[in-house]
Amino acid sequence: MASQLAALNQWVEQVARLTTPDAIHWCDGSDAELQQLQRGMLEAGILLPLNPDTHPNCFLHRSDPGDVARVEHLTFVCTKDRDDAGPNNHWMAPEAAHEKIDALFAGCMKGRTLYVVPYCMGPVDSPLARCGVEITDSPYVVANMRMMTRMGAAALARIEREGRFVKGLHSTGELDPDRRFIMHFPEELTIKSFGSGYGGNALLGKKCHALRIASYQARQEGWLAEHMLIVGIENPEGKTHYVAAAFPSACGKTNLAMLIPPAAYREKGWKVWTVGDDICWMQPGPDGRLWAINPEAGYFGVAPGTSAKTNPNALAMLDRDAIFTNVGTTADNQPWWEGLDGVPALDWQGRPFDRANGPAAHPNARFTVSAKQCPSYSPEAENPQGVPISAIVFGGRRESLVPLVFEARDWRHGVLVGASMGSETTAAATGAVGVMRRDSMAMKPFCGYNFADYFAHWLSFDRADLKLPTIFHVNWFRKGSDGKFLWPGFGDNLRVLEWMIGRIEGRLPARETPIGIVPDAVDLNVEGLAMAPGALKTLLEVDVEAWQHELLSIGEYLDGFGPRMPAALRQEQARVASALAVMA
Ligand code: SAT
Ligand code: MN
Repeated sequence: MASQLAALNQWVEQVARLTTPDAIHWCDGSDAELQQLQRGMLEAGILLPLNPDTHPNCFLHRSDPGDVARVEHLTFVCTKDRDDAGPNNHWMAPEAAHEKIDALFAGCMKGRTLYVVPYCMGPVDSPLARCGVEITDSPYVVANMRMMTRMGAAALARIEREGRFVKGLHSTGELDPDRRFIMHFPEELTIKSFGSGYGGNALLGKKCHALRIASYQARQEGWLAEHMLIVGIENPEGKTHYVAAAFPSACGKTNLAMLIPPAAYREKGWKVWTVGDDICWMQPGPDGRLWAINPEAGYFGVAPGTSAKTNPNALAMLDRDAIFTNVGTTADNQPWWEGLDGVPALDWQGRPFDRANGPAAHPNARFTVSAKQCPSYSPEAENPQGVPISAIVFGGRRESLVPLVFEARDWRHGVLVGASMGSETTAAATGAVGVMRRDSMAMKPFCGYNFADYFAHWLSFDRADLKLPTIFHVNWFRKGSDGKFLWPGFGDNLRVLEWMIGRIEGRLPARETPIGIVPDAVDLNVEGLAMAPGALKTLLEVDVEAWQHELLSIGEYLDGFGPRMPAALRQEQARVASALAVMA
């Protein structure tokens, strides 16, 4: 018997009968286990060594060229009632879904090892943490899960104590895109993923558990599972405000989470602490504030564009003990991607680099690394109680219309702002890049239930006994008529966060507009910034006519959710629309 928990043993046996592996390995998370896995993967060519002098214990993985991103069209939420999955999800009836995917799993681990991967999302001693077990036939997945979660013996001990865990079954299958499904059964706390080895499809603790299944559980239990980074901003007086921020995939969450203050701020004593870069679980504490943990233990970040200018902290943590997926390499076998100095020798497919074949690194190339290696990693990230959240920030990639920053007038307005979020699509999912789509709370691909119910759940936090965070919206991606970004972004985003903190602490005046509270130009510190003339004015302006169109489009979007849409949200949209009409 491999575990003290009969339900776990039975499930493993049942899966083994279906998938017929040659061997079963229960992962303990030890260093010896990892080294053995790495040796096996090097022998099999699943991992390639990188330059041990510049990048000790770092490896390159080249995935199948047809398996490089999440596949939203093959991702399903399988609830008994179709309306519970909602129009924001692809749906299949649970019975039909099990039948379809179990047929693919039949015999699929023949000749392979079945790994049982117990993991905990969040500090193992945290009441906010939740556990799961992933069964996989991919040693690459095991090695990634070891960095991305608290994996192994301690997690298993908690699972045995609690008797409750999310079941995740994964096989890379033959990596055939026509035999690929990512299926979620929230009512059974079960995930089944077949035919992909890519991060978000295969590391089941991440999007599948910590967002899709957890969002469903969070609604039942009165908490929030969100696609948000968590960052601590320490001011010169030594007070730290924790900010949770939602942006769609590949819109700079990792960079914001690891921001390095501009020199003038550093000199004054500003510090930035990284708690998490992708996922945030939060719930009301006894003091009525929202307390948050990062359920992950590592970063699965976008490599291209990560540079000494955009994210020096990330570069500093990537020179040892990291896995690089689909990056290029230099002549001396260092990992390379667009944005770094030097030149690539081989591209992400291992071909000699040729511009005609496209970039050296795949645009969605990733690094996996333990959070502890980040120089700005917050000691509070290990606090079992979590950190108190002062502000929630929503943001998207919008070339026009949306100001650099605005504040929601209250929680209900903030929920509308989050629900209306729009962003131009990125390479993190397959499909066209640069198309504007609504991505409510950056959860469109990740909410495990009907968005209308999700909005109602958000609204339900508007209670007298809670001291809720202030909600803001930012847009770092506004462009001028010359097509260039108007805002420098990266470290200078701290200037915007400083304004938010001034507002939270009640030190800065409110300039009310129909869309929310926008800074007066004098209240935003742009000292020392080389900005195009008129840029700041454009960044802070509210174009009433264009916003009227936006509100119409938001209204249509909300109507698309049908009768389950909470009336309060529609009323809020109407309130903003009439405030705009008065000004037009
Ligand atoms: O889905 S992943 O976790 O692989 C990355 C992302 O899209 O945020
Ligand atoms: Mn993400």
